[in-house]
Amino acid sequence: MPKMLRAAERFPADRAWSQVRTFAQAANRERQSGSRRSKPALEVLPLAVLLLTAGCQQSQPANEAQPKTEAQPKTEAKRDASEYLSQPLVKDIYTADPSAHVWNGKIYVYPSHDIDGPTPEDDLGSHFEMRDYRILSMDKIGGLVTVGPVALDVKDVPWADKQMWAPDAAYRNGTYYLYFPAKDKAGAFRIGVATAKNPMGPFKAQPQPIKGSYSIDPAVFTDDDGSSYIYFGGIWGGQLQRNVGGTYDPDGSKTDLGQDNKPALAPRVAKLTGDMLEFSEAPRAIQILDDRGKPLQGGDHDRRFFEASWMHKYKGKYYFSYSTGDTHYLVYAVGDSPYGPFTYKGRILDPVEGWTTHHSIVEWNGKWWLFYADSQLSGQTRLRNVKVTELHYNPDGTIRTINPFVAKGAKGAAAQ
Ligand code: FUB
Repeated sequence: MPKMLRAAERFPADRAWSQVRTFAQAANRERQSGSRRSKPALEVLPLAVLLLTAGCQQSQPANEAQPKTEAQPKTEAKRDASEYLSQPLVKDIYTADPSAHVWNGKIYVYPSHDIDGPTPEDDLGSHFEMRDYRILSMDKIGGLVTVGPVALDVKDVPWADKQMWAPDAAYRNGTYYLYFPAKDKAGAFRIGVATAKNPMGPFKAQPQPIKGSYSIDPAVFTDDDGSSYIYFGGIWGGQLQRNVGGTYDPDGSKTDLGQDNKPALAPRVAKLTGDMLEFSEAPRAIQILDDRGKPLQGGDHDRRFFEASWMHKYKGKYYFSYSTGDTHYLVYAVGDSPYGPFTYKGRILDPVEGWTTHHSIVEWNGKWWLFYADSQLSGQTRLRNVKVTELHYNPDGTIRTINPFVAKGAKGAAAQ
């Protein structure tokens, strides 16, 4: 298991060091204050949101100039683009929470579509005011990215009111399924499902959310035997802590259970029905254990589950990965069953620029890829951009930790 280091200790000691240290210190301050707001060191520039016309747009490969569109990169970037390990996949719109899938040899990315709304930032993520989904596709990693038209709008989801957060998608028997969290009219997050015949949509939502669903960040994994499982949950603004009693408690805690020495709140998993539209069983809590077999504790902010579930299978083992939220890591745990238990193994990605990080892991063309997001273009947590970089395993099946920044002058930066 990788040695546990503070974020600042993992970064290279070069000219970028002072900037990175400022970033890491800001992250620590936030952690201490418990804030889910933008990194205090970041400038905040108001950005205009322009209405996009319907239809696909082709996005240039990352480093080329692009026409002015919804996403307006700020003029004074905090860091030079060469300091980032990889470049935004699209610059036309803001995107986050990328769930990638390979269908018919093409890569499809189902992201959140970030917008610059009016709501002030708070620790519940009220500033993530997304209203629709737009899907990305590409023939190869590093090639042109097509930005699809609106694939699902909140106004077309009868039960949903606002905040279309991190989605995922699945395919079965000629139908594509889009799973998405949104707040219902009572302010409770539920998970909806919508269907389409084309992976780019448009998707038609079911009239009601999935029965018995709650919280955020659905991720659907289909095992080799064809069974599909949905993983979900998120604490703080994701409301997992407000659903422990079986129904949504609007007066529940804003963060977690406040029990540092007890098992942390657990992500959930449920097998889906054959038609992919409902849970076939009551959601189960997923156990994430340390290397002694003990559940990770609520106070273990460097390792405990916060949000952003993802499941993938590698060499017969089940890899459950997630974000640690207020400590800003992407981490993973490994098990022998899609239900767990999973044993914590280490970090996949060190903190990116911006508060949130959320990912997916897919195999394409014989290599493994990590899709993730940061706030490179805007410098604002609420306006993110998705990226991809290669992921490497060690011979023992552990994952090599990725640093989202590169040392100035290092070769090979900004590969994607
Ligand atoms: O994008 C809104 C929320 O922020 C997602 O649902 C979380 O995973 C975090 O990325």
